[in-house]
Amino acid sequence: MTTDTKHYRMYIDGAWVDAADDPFEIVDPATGQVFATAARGRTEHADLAVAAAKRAHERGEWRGKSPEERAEVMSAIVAKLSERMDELVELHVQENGVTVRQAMAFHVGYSISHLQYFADLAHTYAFERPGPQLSYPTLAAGVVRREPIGVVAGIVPWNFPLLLAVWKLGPALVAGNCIVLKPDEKTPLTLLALAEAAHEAGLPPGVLNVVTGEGEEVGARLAVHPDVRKIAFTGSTAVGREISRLAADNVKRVTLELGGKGANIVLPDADLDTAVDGALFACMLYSGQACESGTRLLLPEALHDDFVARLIERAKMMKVGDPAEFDTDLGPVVSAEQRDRILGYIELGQKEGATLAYSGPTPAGPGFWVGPTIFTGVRPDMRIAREEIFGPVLCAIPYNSVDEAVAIANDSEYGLSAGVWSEDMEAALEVAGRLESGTVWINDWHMVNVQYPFGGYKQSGLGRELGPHALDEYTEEKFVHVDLSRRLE
Ligand code: TXE
Repeated sequence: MTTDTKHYRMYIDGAWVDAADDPFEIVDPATGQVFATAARGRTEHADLAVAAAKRAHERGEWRGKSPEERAEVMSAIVAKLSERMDELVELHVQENGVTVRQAMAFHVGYSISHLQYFADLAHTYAFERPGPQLSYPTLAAGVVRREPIGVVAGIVPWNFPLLLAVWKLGPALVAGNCIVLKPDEKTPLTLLALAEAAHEAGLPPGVLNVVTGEGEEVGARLAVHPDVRKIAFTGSTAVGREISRLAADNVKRVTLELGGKGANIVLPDADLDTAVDGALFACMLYSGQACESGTRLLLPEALHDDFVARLIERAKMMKVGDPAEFDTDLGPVVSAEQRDRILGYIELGQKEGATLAYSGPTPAGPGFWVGPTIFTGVRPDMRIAREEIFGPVLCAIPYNSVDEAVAIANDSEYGLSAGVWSEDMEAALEVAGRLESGTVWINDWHMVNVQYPFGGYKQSGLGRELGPHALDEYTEEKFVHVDLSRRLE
């Protein structure tokens, strides 16, 4: 840590708040060096933030605005974030080690455009719709309203901190809720920049709060807090389960976006050049640290050896190194802990009898590095084929028939993403229809589209983020009955 290391405070009730305890050290994964510190928020800060959000909700200045008025403030936040695009990219590169190209397009580019998408839903979402006029059992009219839930909490992980916060903040705000966000301990800085942008854009105090604290303490407090009426979480399946349990105490509304073990099925007629690059892209983007990564590559037995040879040839061309350089393909993984976890799985795969077909070089010196790694001879029952490794580790699994490929793909407790590569659209769509997965990409991967739902089957999650129906998850539906019978008396 240097003496000019910048310290960041939390944002509660429209003010910057520090904590008494030792701050979190924010580490650059490419160097292993501490470059900033952040307040170590505690239970009391979670409680202060929830109380501020509750007061703001009760004052009604945010929920009392029309959706269009709320959208104006949200667009002003988008404008502020856009002005700070370079800084946001730099913060992402520094705090989570993502490559600069990906940070620009995905982490920051999507965050800004997705927030604007949610603001724009103000104009199209049916916050109020008249129902049919009825004459039975009594003459009456009805209106169905979508109202804000109240205080919402969002807990986000380190891999896409700003984007995954926007996926919660966007629908929460446009629907008129007040929100408390908790970033991961390792990556709070972009959310604090978001709070700054919201403050400058004139979002009323208490409507957005950011508490930087540990998951087990601050996250768990938000999950159990009686005044938090809805919680949205992205992270590991184990913590998702725990949040569900805690949230049950006051019957909170819950959305969960959890882990994955994406099955990527290459059909025998696929265009091989495209599928080879696609398979690498599916698994290696951001060093495999994306929940939707395609980590199980299902190859027709007859194509297996040729496909793997091409895959290795292309993997060798990937540049692993400084994420701040524009031509880097693979940066470091986020922390020493994640690196050790991934290396543990690479060791385990070999013990389980899989062949380590390729293990790419990594830079010498400090930082948390794992090179692109390809396993062949992987059996579907091996742990490396079943558990989320969350690193640049691709498992190639041969199959003999399409039925077998579908069975292998579906033989998982996860069901977030899957892919099919084929030149025959009918065949690809037929396979897509049989996959137990919230998203299926045909001849592509990672194309998360804000206009379409995103979420998981089975233990990959609960509910959906993105798309217009994301707002259903942030609103209560109310039926208002208006009696008309006495008008006839
Ligand atoms: O996740 P955690 P970790 C998977 C991936 C990764 C593994 C572990 O496989 O290797 O999870 O990563 C907060 N109550 N994913 O340990 O712990 C925590 O502070 C409330 C997939 O980083 O789930 C952070 O803000 N909150 C994933 C957030 O939960 C708690 C992205 C996520 O941390 C808490 C990240 C608790 N008891 C990891 N414990 C994806 N779906 O993209 C922790 N937290």
